[in-house]
Amino acid sequence: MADTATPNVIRRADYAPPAFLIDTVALEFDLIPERTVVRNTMRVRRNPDASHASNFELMGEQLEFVNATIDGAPFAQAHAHEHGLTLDNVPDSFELTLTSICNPAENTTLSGLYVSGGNFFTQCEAEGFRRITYFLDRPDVMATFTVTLRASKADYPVLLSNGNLLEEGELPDGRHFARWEDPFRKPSYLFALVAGKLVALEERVKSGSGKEKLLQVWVEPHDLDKTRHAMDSLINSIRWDESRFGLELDLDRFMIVAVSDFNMGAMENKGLNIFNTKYVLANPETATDTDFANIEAVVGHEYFHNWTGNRVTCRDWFQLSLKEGLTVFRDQEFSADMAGGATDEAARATKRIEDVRVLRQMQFAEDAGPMAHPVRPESYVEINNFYTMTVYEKGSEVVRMYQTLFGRDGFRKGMDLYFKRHDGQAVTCDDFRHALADANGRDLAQFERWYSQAGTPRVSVRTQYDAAQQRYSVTLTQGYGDTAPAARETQKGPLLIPFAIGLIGKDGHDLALQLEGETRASEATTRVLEFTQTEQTFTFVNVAQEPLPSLLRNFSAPVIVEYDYSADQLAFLLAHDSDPFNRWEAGQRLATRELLTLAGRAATGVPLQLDDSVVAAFARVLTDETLSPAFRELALMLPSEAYLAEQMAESNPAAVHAARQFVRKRLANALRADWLAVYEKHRTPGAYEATPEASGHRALKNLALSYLAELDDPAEAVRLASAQYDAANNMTDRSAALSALLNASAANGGSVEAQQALDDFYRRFEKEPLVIDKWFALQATQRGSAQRPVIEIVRKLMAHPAFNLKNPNRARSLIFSFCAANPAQFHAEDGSGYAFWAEQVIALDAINPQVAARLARSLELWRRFTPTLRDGMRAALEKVASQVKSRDVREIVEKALA
Ligand code: B3K
Ligand code: ZN
Repeated sequence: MADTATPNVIRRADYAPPAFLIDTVALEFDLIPERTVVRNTMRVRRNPDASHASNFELMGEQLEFVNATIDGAPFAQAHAHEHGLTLDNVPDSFELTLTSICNPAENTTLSGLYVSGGNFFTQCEAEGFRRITYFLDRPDVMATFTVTLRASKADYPVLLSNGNLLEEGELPDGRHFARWEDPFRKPSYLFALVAGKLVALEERVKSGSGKEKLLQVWVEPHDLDKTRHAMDSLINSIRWDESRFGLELDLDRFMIVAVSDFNMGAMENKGLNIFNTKYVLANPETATDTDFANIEAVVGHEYFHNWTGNRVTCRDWFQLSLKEGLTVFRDQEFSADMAGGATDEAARATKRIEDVRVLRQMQFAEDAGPMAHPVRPESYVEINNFYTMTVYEKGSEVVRMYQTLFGRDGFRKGMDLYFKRHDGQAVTCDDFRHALADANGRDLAQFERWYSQAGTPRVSVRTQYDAAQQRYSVTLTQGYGDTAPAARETQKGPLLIPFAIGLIGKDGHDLALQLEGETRASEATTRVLEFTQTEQTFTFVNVAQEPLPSLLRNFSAPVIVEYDYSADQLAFLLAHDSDPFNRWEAGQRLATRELLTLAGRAATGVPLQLDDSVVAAFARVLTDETLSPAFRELALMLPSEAYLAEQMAESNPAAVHAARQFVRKRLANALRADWLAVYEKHRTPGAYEATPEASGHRALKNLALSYLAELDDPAEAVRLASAQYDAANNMTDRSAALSALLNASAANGGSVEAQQALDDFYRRFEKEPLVIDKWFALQATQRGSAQRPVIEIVRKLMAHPAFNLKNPNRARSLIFSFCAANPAQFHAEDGSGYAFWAEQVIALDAINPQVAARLARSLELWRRFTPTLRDGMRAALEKVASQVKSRDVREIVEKALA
């Protein structure tokens, strides 16, 4: 489907300012689940910067129009239609009141106003506000809002909206009201309301300038004991934004509300963040260390949006990365600072490694398929499909590169200028880049290509040592290789790539760095090369011995580095590189190379074998007590099956699974005693602690357990896992034990111990939906066998009384886990996984198009698979294409098939 042939394609190039502006909005809600009446009074005027339009076009969806008045008088020339409301021949400036009705009880899309668990919630980004009332629902229309909520007091005792509470009181017939005012102008996508039976954990803190702030975390009453961590994360976020960026909370009150039916993670509505329960609720019994870390990150992310997103927002949705890339970067830095402060490079590196792993596994894959798009896309059919890894994660890398180029202080100067220029405005990615450039006295014209070119850049490296001259030259070449057609058409020229490099001597220490033309060596042993041409050579002088290069330290740019390291060199880097990220990277390169060779053999039925030197390299990490446990866990974890399959010329999930399992088993058996010793040594007896150190111990110990579960004779692992399961005082250990039990028994078609633990887990946590999500996910992602294919387990679980397709978390825990996180089982040769996928996409399409479209994406790389799988996937995609109704899913499957 070429863009030009497609109706309803929205293009960045077509941006035009709105014909009218809305300065103030007064909303009144009579909240009734099946029939909520909304009265919307707006001050409207013509936009002096736009061309004249006699009609006023407002967006609206799924609304029942009641009436319109202009300046208090009924207005007859109002025509409601499928996409909104047209008002003919309006004056230049007027007060408009529109009354309409919506049906939150029947709104399963979870966009607009909806009911979850008997309470009302909203989700407006990107285009949900038009499902609540008629409006100029676009981010460059900013207004101040007052909101009056009226509802039954018994059913909805709590009534919340953005900003500050002005007034509340009683009404006749058991109803009550609350009136809220948000003093800041905002686009409609940041509007929110919540009404229902909720309770709050409250805290009062003083902000940097000494003003008192009320912080609240609102949840259902039975969840109040799981709010402490979210509150602590919020307080830490407030402090961090003050100290790192000089940004203070601008409202008297800041609220977080948790809801169990939610399409994504959370939403940064002004002063009233609404969160998926998954990113709020935690105590040691119900949440893993990963959950705790994710909550901290998401609470931070939404809070940081208050400045990067809300105070300065996007002119149009093509600029989404302006707020998302920047805010992801900020939340990543926040988490790194929380873990390691500014100076503990090893602790910071663990966060960096985790983020890069996600980027490479998910964003690089996106960039290689039919959904490839630049950080600032050129067109879309459905904007909700563009809340992507590219906009968020690659966008964050793009922001990080400014900091890599200018340093923390230079980056801060750029941020300060950005706010000075644009506070209160709706702006573009170019405005951000210009602020960074101007604050640092730099021309960043070339850097714009990071926003406009899709595809993952490749940097190939050639090195040459001249012993006589003591010169070491590094030649870098950049390009995109053989990229997806969607990406190719955006690629116009070389990028400015900050390429961080170090040189390592024979003793494993960094060498001093002096580039040709410099008078002396710098103190720092890492240098950021500004690589701007297609090919460029950098020459280091006074290099007394032939070094080993440490390339792209700390992953200084989102690129693929090609350099022909030998296995011994990688083992050396793994043992010595002063850059912790690159130490990890060396291990990953070594493992990836081995695994891909083995997968190639497995695909052709050649027997597998693993070189002893690889086992030895891993053994050194496993037993190196000078390394932090968290780092060792990351270094010992093999690249994921999905990542490996993507690296193959022809993706073969079964071969990848066989290869990876072979290596895991080999490492398990060869290093059995070491795994056992590590398992014992890193136990964390006593009360649960959520510190990075304690969680590092648990991670390493549980990784050891998972390797032990691979032993040819898993009896010992089963004994340890059962004991750990029974004794666990926290969810990290309990779920890791359950997972080890499931995997240890997979080859034999399941075991009594595994089944007992599963049953116990369900009974124990029956009343904790987030834990039951884990119960579904663990089963959907477990290893299968010929006697016991996981699809059969999944199909059985679909009929479980606790399964509910309408709840996105539950749908994700079972269906997405199977389709996206269990490749070897999902890509079964018989096509059973694809048939299941098609059924579920079609079923979800009728309920919740946004969630359906996410699931639809799990087949987008179909062209890269082996022929049998390719045919099966194409058939499934065609089936879906012939049946789906939503614009969301249609865009995905049509792009996949094009
Ligand atoms: N801004 C929201 C995402 C909205 C997604 C709309 N489909 C959450 C976030 O990125 O913080
Ligand atoms: Zn965000």
